[in-house]
Amino acid sequence: MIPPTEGGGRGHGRPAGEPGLARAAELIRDARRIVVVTGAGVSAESGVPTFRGREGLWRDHRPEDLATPAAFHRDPRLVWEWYEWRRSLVGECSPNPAHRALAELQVRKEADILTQNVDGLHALALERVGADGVVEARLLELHGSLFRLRCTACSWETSSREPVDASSEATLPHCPECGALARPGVVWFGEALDRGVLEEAFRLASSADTCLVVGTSAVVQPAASLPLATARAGGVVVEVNPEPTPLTNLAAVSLRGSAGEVLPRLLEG
Ligand code: BJW
Ligand code: ZN
Repeated sequence: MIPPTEGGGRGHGRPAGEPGLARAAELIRDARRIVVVTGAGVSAESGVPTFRGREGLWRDHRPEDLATPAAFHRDPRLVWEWYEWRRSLVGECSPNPAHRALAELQVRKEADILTQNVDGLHALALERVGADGVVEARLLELHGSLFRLRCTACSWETSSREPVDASSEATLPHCPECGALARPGVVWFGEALDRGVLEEAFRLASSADTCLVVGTSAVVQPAASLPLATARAGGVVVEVNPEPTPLTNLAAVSLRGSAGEVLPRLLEG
């Protein structure tokens, strides 16, 4: 059961009990172009920690000590150690029913996924759905990937799941092109998102008639503005989150519940 909620705003919000679920399912069924904006909550049921909240990564670590260019400049070994811990944790995790339901939506309705997550689980779910032929839908990883490395000095980058030895600065990965230190291929606070990826994300969000937002606290910009782009262009927003967020009042329907429980029911058939 999905517990009731105050529902969404814009004058036509619905409570998230069964009527809310039915209304949201109808919106998705009737949609012609869907974008899905996801955050850490989608991967919570796979065992990947979220950032904010009681169990979140920021409870024990200050973002400015670990997820900024200044932090890496100050202590690359410490930052790599934290990222290596997360890479090995995520390496053990598998897609959950929420990832699978979204991968099926990508195949069935060509829904595009714009994710803030760096864990690679949406891509893995899409592979496992076993889509025959070409999948037209896009998956944009707005904040990069834990499994990419890039050079701090030149444009070299690569995909790698090899463990990183963060026991000393000398053993950290270095660029094969220019010898400079390599860094995790993620987007830290104060850094610009890849321009092409960001432009494409806003183009997709503003040309969609439905934006499904799942498992994000919707406080980190510019990703948090993607659902606004859909709404401004006349589309509807449907939210799935156990907690209210700054987007709840914008949503036509806001369903309170976990992604792994709600999405398979919302997106079935
Ligand atoms: C469940 C669930 C379940 C639980 N089912 N749900 C405008 C205004 C104000 C500030 C800014 C602004 N523009 C830029 C800024 C600054 C900053 C920012 O937004 N700060 C705010 C926090 C105040 N933004 C930036 O710095 C960005 N850069 C930028 O804009 O640069 C401009 C620039 C231009 C030109 C030149 C130079 C600069 C970059 C942001 C990068 C964010 N990076 C991180 C780390 C990535 C790498 C890593 O993983 O280590 O990205 S921070 C972290 O937050 C991570 C996430 O992707 C991101 C969003 O978090 P998310 O996914 O929402 O997770 P949580 O934990 O917050 O929420 C989980 C949710 O799930 C909760 O709601 C739960 O209820 C829910 N949940 N269980 C469903 N089972
Ligand atoms: Zn280099």
